[in-house]
Amino acid sequence: MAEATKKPVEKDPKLANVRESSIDPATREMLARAQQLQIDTVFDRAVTMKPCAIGIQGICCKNCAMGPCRLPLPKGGIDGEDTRKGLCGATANTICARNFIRMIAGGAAAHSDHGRSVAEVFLSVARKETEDYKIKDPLKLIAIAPHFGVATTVEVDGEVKDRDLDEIALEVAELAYAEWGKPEGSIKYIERAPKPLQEKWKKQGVIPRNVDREIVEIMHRTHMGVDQDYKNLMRQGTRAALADGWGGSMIATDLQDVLFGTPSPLQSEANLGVMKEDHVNIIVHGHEPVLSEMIVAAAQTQEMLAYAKEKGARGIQLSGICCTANEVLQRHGVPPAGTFLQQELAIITGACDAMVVDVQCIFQNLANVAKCFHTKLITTHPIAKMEQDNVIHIEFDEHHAMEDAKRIVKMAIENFQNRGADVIIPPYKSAQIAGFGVESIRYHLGGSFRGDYYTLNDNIINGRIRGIGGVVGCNNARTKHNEEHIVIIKELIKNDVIVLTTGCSAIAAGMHGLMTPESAAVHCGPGLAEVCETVGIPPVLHLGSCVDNSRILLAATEVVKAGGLGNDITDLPAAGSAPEWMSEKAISIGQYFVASGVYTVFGYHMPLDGAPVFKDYLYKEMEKMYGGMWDCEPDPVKHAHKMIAHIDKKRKELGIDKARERVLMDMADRQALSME
Ligand code: NFS
Repeated sequence: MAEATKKPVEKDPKLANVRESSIDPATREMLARAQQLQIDTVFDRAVTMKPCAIGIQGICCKNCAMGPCRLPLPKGGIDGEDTRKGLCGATANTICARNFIRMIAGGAAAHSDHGRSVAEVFLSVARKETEDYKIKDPLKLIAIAPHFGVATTVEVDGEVKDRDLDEIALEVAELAYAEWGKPEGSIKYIERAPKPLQEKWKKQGVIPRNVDREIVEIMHRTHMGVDQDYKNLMRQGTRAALADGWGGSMIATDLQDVLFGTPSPLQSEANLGVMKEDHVNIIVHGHEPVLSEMIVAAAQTQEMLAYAKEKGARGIQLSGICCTANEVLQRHGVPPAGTFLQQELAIITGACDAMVVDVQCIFQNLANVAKCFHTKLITTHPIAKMEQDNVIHIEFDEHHAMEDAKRIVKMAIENFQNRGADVIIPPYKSAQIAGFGVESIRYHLGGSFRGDYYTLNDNIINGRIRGIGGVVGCNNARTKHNEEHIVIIKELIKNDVIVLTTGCSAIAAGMHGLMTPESAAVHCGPGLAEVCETVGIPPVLHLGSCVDNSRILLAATEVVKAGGLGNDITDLPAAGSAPEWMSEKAISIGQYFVASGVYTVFGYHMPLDGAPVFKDYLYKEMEKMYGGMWDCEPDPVKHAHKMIAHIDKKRKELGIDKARERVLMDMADRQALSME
């Protein structure tokens, strides 16, 4: 056991309460084991490290060296004029808005830089600089090309012919890549939004120009002594968030689909119990699928399987954590081993032969936990290294991707024989159907005969489906692991609200058995249960990783286009939720949903309480500009019911608040109609 993480229990009794830490038995079992072995995890650290009482209100400014200036809200609130100010005179609203949009910048940067990496690989493929990747979904390439202004047909001698795919790929690759830094114009995918929404964005002056510029401008505006108007700061925050949702993230999703395949429903499992004692266990963790795609391919080669057997294993079990898990789940059925808060626990099983990490949501403490076991912890990305000496860095490069992936898989296989005797894999996992997306919803709800969104709209209009809930986002060690995700989702589907989910929320739903068609009969209201049973889908649809929230935006746009439910996303009976959020990415996502017209409720505390005027601006004023607004409700049942109340309000506005069936008319009915 490594000295770095050893701590005698009697000296430090402040350990997390196992039962109160998670609703998941596998997590509880592994947390108890960690405590027994005196290895600290995030759950224990959340007990000893309390959040800063001022920072949590969003009003600590450390943007210059005269501070940090802290402007806590006086007990009992402000009586009269708010005279709080920092050394430069910055008000609580300015400080809070600066901090908030810096979170948007962080989140938009993370999503979009991920997108840029994918665009770079796609460019290499289009230029034929790599053999390891190929275009797996040419139909998706043809579908997205027009959005970049790339023609897919050509006229030769008066005859329209399909253009060469390689030519289309190269043009799309160059134009997509340019979206990060083009000198003129605006982000092209913005034009995929419903027209009334684009008009609102124009009116508010928030159409993003290019991805990088909007993020850089946030850093400029929030530098000491620049933008001092919370509304103007928030305008830029919105512009950067839109550059994320309708830009960097959406391009990432599309190009990943073109390169690695558009997901379609498939069967898998979820939770730590997917690891296998007699197999080499490799866990991929992070966000970018570029390397993990190769690891999936490498682990399936006969060469690697034979090598694993030679070393005494029965095979190779791949699994994932966080959004890398979602990427390989959606396209290959690789099971997720757990959510964000389970990353340390996967190593504590003693069965993890290699954990391969790329970028985002990776605990630095993984290295300390890995020291206590035989686990090889491998970093792979040039921008995400760890300082601890037990971490191996194998820098991944798309030009020799397969070679890198095989090296990593081999390293894991060779490590299998170094396992200790103390392997404990908690025997909990659930079956799930994952792999949904804009295309597969169209197919499943419309059928192969008339695949479209009309059927979904029909069922919303006739009231079988009350509305659509997007439940997304992280775990947060300040809340009980997975509880809020699951209580909210169950409450929504019980009330006939179909749930679209991504990120760790999707993994949680899978772990807790809500992603099987059979779960509809158990958990749903009668209307949603009937729809799920008829078309054979789960009531909770896994739409992928957090960059794939762009799929939710596009699915909502398809619902608008299919007709009968208003002209804009904000007209839909729909609401968004991030129950256990913790990441800056969640704030960027929240803002692009709000600015796209969606009522968005966060479960965990928002850093806004110290600036009530700015908070009101987000919670109330936003609605007048975009139709969507923020809210926060930590109680999961109330949280779900706030979403349902909003859905009902929209149903009323649409005039569909009373359940009605489509009437099949006979000739007499038609004649009666035409006589009126
Ligand atoms: Ni989203 Fe995915 Fe999970 Fe949160 Fe982290 S993995 S990008 S940020 S913790 S959902």
